[in-house]
Amino acid sequence: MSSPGSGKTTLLCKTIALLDGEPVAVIEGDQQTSQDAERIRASGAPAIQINTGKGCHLDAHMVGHAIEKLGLAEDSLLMIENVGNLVCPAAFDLGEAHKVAILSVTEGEDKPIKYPDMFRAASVMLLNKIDLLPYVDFDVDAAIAYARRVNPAIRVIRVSATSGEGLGEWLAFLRDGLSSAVAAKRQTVDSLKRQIAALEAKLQGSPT
Ligand SMILES: Nc1nc2c(ncn2[C@@H]2O[C@H](COP(=O)(O)OP(=O)(O)OP(=O)(O)O)[C@@H](O)[C@H]2O)c(=O)[nH]1
Ligand SMILES: [Mg+2]
Repeated sequence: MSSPGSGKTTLLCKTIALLDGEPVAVIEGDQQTSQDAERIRASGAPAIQINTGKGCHLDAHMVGHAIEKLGLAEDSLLMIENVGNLVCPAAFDLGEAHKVAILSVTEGEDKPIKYPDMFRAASVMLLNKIDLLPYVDFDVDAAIAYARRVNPAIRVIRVSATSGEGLGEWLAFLRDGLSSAVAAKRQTVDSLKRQIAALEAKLQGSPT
């Protein structure tokens, strides 16, 4: 989630390249055009474009249908780019494990306190376009302090989606999250299998 142009699609394309064949798919949300989904496919990952028309955000129903069309690989990472704005996407639960907000250094450090819901909903803030810091008037410490004022637990990762700086930490965050989710899923499946086996044993032991 982020303002238009802060680098969501660029970051996703770079992430896909760095994942180097690990299963990943993308759902793209924009009011119009399929340009972002085409950029993702050109980077080597399956992508579904959702056009929201006059709508300013994706919702879980749209995401559910897109997942059906994607036919996700087992234990795949699914990334969702919401419609570019700092207001509507904060309010909708898409079933995601994490909301990630991007703030780029060309937008001004005050955005976390002007649009607090976005930064409160996010577990991570990616401070993007840090390669441009020498050329813009942007106070990094103030931006981080503002983000922590609205969300003391927010994790901040400084990145440049174009130069690749900081993306190692971003990839580590993704990989850690994915392995915890896969481990939690395996535990649930194992527990359900044990319950089914116990019920089947009970059924076999009971008179017909
Ligand atoms: N210098 C610099 N430019 C970047 C960086 N990340 C993205 N850009 C540029 O910013 C512009 C917008 O990037 P996009 O990835 O299309 O932004 P977006 O957030 O997906 O935009 P919408 O989908 O329209 O909301 C492009 O010209 C990118 O090349 C970065 O880290 N540094
Ligand atoms: Mg985009």
